[in-house]
Amino acid sequence: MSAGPLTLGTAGHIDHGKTALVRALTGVDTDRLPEERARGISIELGYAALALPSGRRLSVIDVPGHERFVRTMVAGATGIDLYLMTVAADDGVMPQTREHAAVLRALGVKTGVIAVTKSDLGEPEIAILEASELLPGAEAVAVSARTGEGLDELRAALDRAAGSVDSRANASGPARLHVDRAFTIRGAGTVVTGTLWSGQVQRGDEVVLLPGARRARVRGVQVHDEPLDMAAAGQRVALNLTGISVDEVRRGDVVVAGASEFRPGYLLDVQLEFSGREPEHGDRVQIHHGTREAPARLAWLGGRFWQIRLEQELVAAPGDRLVVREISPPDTIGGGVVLDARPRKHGPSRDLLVRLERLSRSEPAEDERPKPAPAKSPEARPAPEPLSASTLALEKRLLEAGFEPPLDSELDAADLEALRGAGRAVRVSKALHYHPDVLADIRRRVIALAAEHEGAVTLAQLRDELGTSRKFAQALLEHLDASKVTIRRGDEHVVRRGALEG
Ligand SMILES: Nc1nc2c(ncn2[C@@H]2O[C@H](COP(=O)(O)OP(=O)(O)OP(=O)(O)O)[C@@H](O)[C@H]2O)c(=O)[nH]1
Ligand SMILES: [Mg+2]
Repeated sequence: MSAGPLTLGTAGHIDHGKTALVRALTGVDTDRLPEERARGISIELGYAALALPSGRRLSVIDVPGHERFVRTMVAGATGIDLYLMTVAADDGVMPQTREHAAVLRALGVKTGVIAVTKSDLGEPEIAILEASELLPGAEAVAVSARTGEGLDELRAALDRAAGSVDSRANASGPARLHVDRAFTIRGAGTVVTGTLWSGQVQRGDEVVLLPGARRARVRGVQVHDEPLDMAAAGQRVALNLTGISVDEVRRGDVVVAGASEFRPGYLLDVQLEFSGREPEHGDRVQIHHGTREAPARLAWLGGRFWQIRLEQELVAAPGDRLVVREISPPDTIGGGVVLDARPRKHGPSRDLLVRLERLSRSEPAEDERPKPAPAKSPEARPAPEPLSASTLALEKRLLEAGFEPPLDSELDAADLEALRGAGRAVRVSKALHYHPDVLADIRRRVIALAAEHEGAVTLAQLRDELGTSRKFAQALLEHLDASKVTIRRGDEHVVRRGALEG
């Protein structure tokens, strides 16, 4: 059981009782703005502290549910460790219930509790079923902020969930805080708040505000309105800064330790997963990272790897999570993790794929480690852990399918992910995976075929050679081009010299 500081974020459709529930649990009304009170909806992020029966204290971030404020919700959710998803008993799962769940998934926030709210207004059973389907594994508790029913049970469930999450207090490295609010306090000056993603901040520290690189000094550190000498990662922190005026800092800025390596950048190499529409190479999307967002183009690098080309700089580091949203109509389509926060601008290549595959498994990249023993087939890798029976069955299916594997959509996503993680399935297009042994066979055939045709193959030749449809041959040739076995020249795919030796 971890005992470090944790932040709990609310989630859920508008009017499903997030703010009322936070108030019932903590005594704090997080709808502070006059406009929020007048309209009866949350607009900004709200903050409270929640004491649990175990004695543990959680920082709570209450988010707005309105569809126009999803960006605010994402900015709040990037700093959380576990969620409190509310679903109204009399309304059930609604669009922002789903979208917030997608945001949580994209951010890798896997642990939380479902509160089926307004249990005084309707029977909770259907909402519990719907919500549990959306967030499998989370405990669901029926509650009423009005009558107090279920609140004790909810507190106990939150305690259990909190006990199973790792605090970021263990996140080493230099201090980094993504600012979610900046304001002035009379007599104190500029104050910024946010979750400390890594490192520690002490009174007297020199810090830098990115992306502008303004320097400032920490005059005071507060956690839950109490002054401390030092704050640790995982905590929601308020920093009183000197040497900077409140107009020079706002949500989205990043406070980092004076001597850190963090730099703003326009390019990120990332691994993405999509639960909504799969984007195309070159699509323009909105990227949410920390408390900032920026439009960007997505460049496909092969498999699940992409280069994000931002229109405004972000301050990211390897391992950071981000959310990808469609710009119009706005919707969360997926998210992922930063593998390289300072790449060059580049397209796909086989070396790059090998490197990103390594980074995605938290292994050092090629140039940072001793040269590995040559693998039998370039795609073959040792399995990191034993695979389940259903994953092995999927591998058999891929092997038997040969040159015409089933579409990804026909396969169990978890099994496919596991198989790919073990290096025993290779993504060849956005909808297709091949077994590496089959790919090795195809590669040999392509090289042999090219040898008969002056070093190059065409789509029609490969289609006939493999006895498949155009669709498969096309996907394979694109994959071979991307992995630098062949290079495209008009209608021909010329086998590269390196591939003949490899
Ligand atoms: N009867 C009943 N009404 C509730 C309960 N919880 C909330 N409400 C009412 O539902 C309405 C919306 O509640 P909020 O807590 O503001 O909902 P919210 O999810 O925070 O809404 P947004 O922040 O705008 O997304 C208010 O009028 C509440 O009084 C409950 O348990 N029972
Ligand atoms: Mg609210």
